[in-house]
Amino acid sequence: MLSLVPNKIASLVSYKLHTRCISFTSFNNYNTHIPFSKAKEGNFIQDAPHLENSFEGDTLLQRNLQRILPAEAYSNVKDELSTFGARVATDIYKLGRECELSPPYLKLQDAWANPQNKVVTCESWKELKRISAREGLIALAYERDPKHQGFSRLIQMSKNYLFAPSSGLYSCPLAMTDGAAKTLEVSGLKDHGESFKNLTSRDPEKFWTSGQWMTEKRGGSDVAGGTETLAIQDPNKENMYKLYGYKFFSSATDADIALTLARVVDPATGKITSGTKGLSLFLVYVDQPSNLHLMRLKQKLGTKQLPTGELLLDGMTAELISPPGRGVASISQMLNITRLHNASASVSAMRRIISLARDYSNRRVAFGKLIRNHPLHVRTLADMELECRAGFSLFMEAGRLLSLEENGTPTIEQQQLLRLLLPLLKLYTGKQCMKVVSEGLESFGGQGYMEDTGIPVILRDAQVTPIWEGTTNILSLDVLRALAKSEGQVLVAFHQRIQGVLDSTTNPSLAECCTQLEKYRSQLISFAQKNPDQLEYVARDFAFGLARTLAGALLLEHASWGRAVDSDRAAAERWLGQRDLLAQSLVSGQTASHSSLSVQQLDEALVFDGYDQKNLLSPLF
Ligand code: UCC
Repeated sequence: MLSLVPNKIASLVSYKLHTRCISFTSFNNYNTHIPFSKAKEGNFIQDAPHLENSFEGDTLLQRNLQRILPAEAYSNVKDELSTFGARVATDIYKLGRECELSPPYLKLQDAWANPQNKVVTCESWKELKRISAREGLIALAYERDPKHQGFSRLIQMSKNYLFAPSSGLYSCPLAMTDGAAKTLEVSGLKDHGESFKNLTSRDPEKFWTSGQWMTEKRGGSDVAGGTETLAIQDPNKENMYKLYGYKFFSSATDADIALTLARVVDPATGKITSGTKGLSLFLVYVDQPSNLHLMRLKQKLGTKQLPTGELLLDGMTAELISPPGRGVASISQMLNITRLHNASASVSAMRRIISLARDYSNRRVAFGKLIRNHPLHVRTLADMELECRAGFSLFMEAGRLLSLEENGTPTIEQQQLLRLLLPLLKLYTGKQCMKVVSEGLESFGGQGYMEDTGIPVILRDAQVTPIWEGTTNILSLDVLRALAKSEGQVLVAFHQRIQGVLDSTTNPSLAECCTQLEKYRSQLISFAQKNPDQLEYVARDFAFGLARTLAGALLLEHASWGRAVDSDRAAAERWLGQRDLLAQSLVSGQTASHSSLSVQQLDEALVFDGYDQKNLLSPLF
């Protein structure tokens, strides 16, 4: 073995010489033929990457829909998706780009000091609202058209997934609109007032969007600890209240309605109940200029297209729409849908950057050949593709399970799996999309960093996906909440779903994948059984392990489908065979410390080494 090493080094050296030689020769030619009498810009113009029809270019989406949907349902929707995929690459993309370039602003008064108190959005933003209505981006899920044969939700999510990366973040108001419609539907309020009807309308004149006002100054993760908004009952109107409070992050403040949490003040005692039990859910109509003050729009790293604002609720009229004290449980219906849209944004951002990067690899020449002909470059893109496919498989599974739930036909086990999957999906895809999009920027070299290419915005917008709608740690804890509340049944559902895949994988060439999948499943479950007291500490590793293992099962299921192609099999084999899907903490119990200090004490030592209050000189501003 050792004797091979010098040869390897020798071949590396000759490779280096070879590449240097190419550069030197080309420089030399240039020098020889063109005199340096005058500076020149040169004739070379690099072709820009092109957007493709996002449905036609996404054969993975097509094959997944073909596999999951009944054949007739697929043939009923494929033309609609293809036509929409073309729009996403053309007129919708232009509108979305315009939203990035003409961000919203707050107009508090006119030139003559007349109060205005309104958010001004560009014409393209408004047009995207009309398109969303006409294309049924919300309606599709609630009409439950028989031609979808029970899979309206999966079809709606597929269409939103196509829309998201060109939508100029109009996907955000749509996420909240969808979440509000779902909450009203589940709460039996479909026919109550006009909200549900308008949120799910295809008529641009009637279509409403909803906001989700959860976060207050004390924070948006610990909602029970952070919500100070008070609700004072109107003695003359049942279920009607006045709200007083300050909402610190409200996305898309141009919405027509919003769902928000507040604490009801007991009219007899004037007291409130603290904690989760004191929170109730309210519906407000946003157009109340005397009682809703737009304090400011946020200055954000990305999502600049979105009017995210701070709102002062000063006696806003609101309707109680949950049982008193059931606000968190009720708004979690909304959260689960917005988390699904968050995953749609994450996975489709990965798909968009890969689509652009692969086209660019076919246009860009370096070291004498197209970069698609450099195996190292294609290998890097293949790694990105693999990560995208894993997230996408979880997204499709969530769409499938939610379709079954909304169709009224899920088993208890499928419901349990969906409860576990939604936080896993959101946390995993949010995190991975940052990694993949960042890698994607690199594949354009310096151009990936240049604002006027339209590429950096993908990264800036991607950074919000692990943060809003529950950060990675908060969602990891939500996985444990689901585990505890179901008394472990969500893990049973996880186990059984994987078993189903193992039982139906009969192709001998995928046998090794089955072995690996079984190993990961058993390591995860045995860790949870043997170390319940460590689960909180390793919640993130545990959630990532569950997400990756389930993604492995889904990739394998897809690979063993009769019409799978080479790339489907390669994805399953690489995911399950060439990666460590579980963190060491889960495999070899590295939460145990080998020193006299506990692992938590060692974490503290690592983090706070050198931290001293007396060195703190000035706050960030
Ligand atoms: O609002 C934001 C920005 C809006 C922009 C949205 C656009 C996104 C679109 C993207 C597309 C481009 S950001 C807000 C961010 N904040 C959050 O996401 C909240 C994060 N925190 C949590 O999720 C926490 O885990 C809480 C708030 C749910 C925990 O609160 P508590 O008080 O500890 O809650 P409990 O006691 O654990 O749960 C109360 C009830 C329980 O039911 P019961 O009472 O029947 O036992 C829970 O089982 O709520 C139930 N519950 C759930 N049920 C809690 N979470 C869920 C869930 N996810 N699914 C089902």
